[in-house]
Amino acid sequence: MAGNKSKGTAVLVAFYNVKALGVRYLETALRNADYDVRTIYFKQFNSAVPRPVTQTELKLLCEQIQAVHPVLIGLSVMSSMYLETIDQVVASVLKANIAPVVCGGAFASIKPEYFLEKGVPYVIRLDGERPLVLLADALREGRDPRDIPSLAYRQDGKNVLNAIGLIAHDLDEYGEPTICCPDSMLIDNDQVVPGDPQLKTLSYEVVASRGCPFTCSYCTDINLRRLYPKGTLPVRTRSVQSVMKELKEAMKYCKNIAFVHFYDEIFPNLPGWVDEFVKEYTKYVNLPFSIWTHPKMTDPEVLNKLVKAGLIEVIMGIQSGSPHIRNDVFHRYETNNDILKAIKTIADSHVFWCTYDLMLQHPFETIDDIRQSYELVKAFPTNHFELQLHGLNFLPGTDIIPMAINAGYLTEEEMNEVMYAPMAQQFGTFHKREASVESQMWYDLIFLWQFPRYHKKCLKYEKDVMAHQKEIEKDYAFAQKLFNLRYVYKKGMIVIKRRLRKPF
Ligand code: B12
Ligand code: SF4
Repeated sequence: MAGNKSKGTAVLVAFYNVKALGVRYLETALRNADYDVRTIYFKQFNSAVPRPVTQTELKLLCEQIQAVHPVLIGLSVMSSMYLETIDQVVASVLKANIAPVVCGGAFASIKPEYFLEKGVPYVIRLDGERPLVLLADALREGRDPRDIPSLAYRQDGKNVLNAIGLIAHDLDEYGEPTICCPDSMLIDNDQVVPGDPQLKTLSYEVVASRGCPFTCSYCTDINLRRLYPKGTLPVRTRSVQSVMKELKEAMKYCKNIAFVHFYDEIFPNLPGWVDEFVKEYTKYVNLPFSIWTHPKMTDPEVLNKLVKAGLIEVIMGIQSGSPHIRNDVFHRYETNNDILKAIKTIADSHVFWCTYDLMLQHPFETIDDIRQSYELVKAFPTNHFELQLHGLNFLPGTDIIPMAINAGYLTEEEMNEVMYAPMAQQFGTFHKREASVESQMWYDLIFLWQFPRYHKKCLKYEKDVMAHQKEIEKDYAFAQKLFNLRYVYKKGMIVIKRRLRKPF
């Protein structure tokens, strides 16, 4: 497998994410340091019906790793939501004793002890590009790796966490993620499918920046940010040239791309950057794209420019219409006014699709809080929007965890059971509604309000939701079908307009 110049092969494993940007950046770093890389995309993502790993898949994984006699095996653990699979993979690769194992990724950075205490010899926290290469070099040369910055390991029965280091303040120094991983495969459905599974994609995923300036208590971003050395910018933005280089490469290899998702926590709105982006993107890419934004970051001028360049969907978190929940619980300090203003700005940009997220029916929420979310949605200055209603997942290491325990909603033990529950249960919490009937009625009214045909009925129901339970439930069931149909319409329009080269 290794070429003439090669220092050996490193194996990287991504879980439930065939586009895994983090792993693709690591592949670039290892290749630049003269390693061959075998990347294994382990199982496809499906949040509706998450599928646990099978014994056959574990066996196939070990066989594929064994075949290249790697210098190391890197497991990318971005999320804690599928730890039941990770745990089995960790146990299998440790038992097979093929090569030293190192874990990294957002969850591994927050909870390195989770892996070290399971016998994984190394964890690398935060940016892995540079420390991983140093670890591979040390292991292949038989040197002691324990002085490598950002490395965590176990010594004398204790976890040792080296200080974070080797962070590139200029993200361009990391290069671009590998788009077509030459020696990669997908393991899923008890099969090995050789080749990079991303190549057939219709939508390409990219991040132009890393990090977020906000401090939401239910999100890991602020906890990751606190780990970075002093002086690291909360948001590091790539140059437009680097983003374009990646997208041009993506268009070369992924022939079916019809759409680009920018998965920056908040799409950059630096004035000079946006102008250059719009110019270059229109010239070289010219594909419809989506972005995530924030009520405090929507700028009319920026949005208008982006819409002209192909922006067709803006997704923004609102999370609650209750100022108490937003400020005191979620640590989101925008006001209802900020939110309504941002929604107006987005609507005025005439972007094809606007999606707003709300996080409802969690232990902190009272009936009055959810009713306030309904009132806020009613006050939206437009009828042109889609609502994504979610539950709250308690993510390990986030600021909301001690808040929920101190408030007495869950004991520490119960919280651990929830945070480390099996995959189906965790993804269930994200989508599921489990609350009092009255809360469910308000939830249904919020959902119904996104369809103007239900406005009159909602105004009637809101006077006494419990008296209208049957009607609300019936309308909600039908509105769910409308929601699904509208989703098909949205996707269809994107493809048709793209094919006909029509503006959005
Ligand atoms: C973009 C993003 C996504 C995209 C991913 C796009 C893609 N093509 O990869 C999408 C929208 C698909 C997504 C999905 C989900 N996400 Co997400 N996502 C993010 C976000 C905002 C940025 C991740 C990213 O791409 N960063 C840029 C890349 C370059 O960095 P990176 O992935 O961290 O990788 C670097 C290091 O971590 C490290 N590293 C990574 N792997 C490895 C492996 C080794 C061996 C080593 C040494 C180092 C290493 O080196 C990499 C290069 O520097 C993060 C927030 C964050 N700050 O991490 C949340 C985040 C990771 N997501 C999160 C969650 C919960 C999810 C979902 C479960 C959501 C859901 N309910 O469906 C799914 C799970 C998907 C999956 N299979 O893992 C949580 C995870 C927290 C947790 N405890 O679970 C985060 C932290 C946000 C949050 N709410 O707190 N996500
Ligand atoms: S704005 Fe989004 S990415 Fe940033 S901290 Fe809040 S939830 Fe996390």
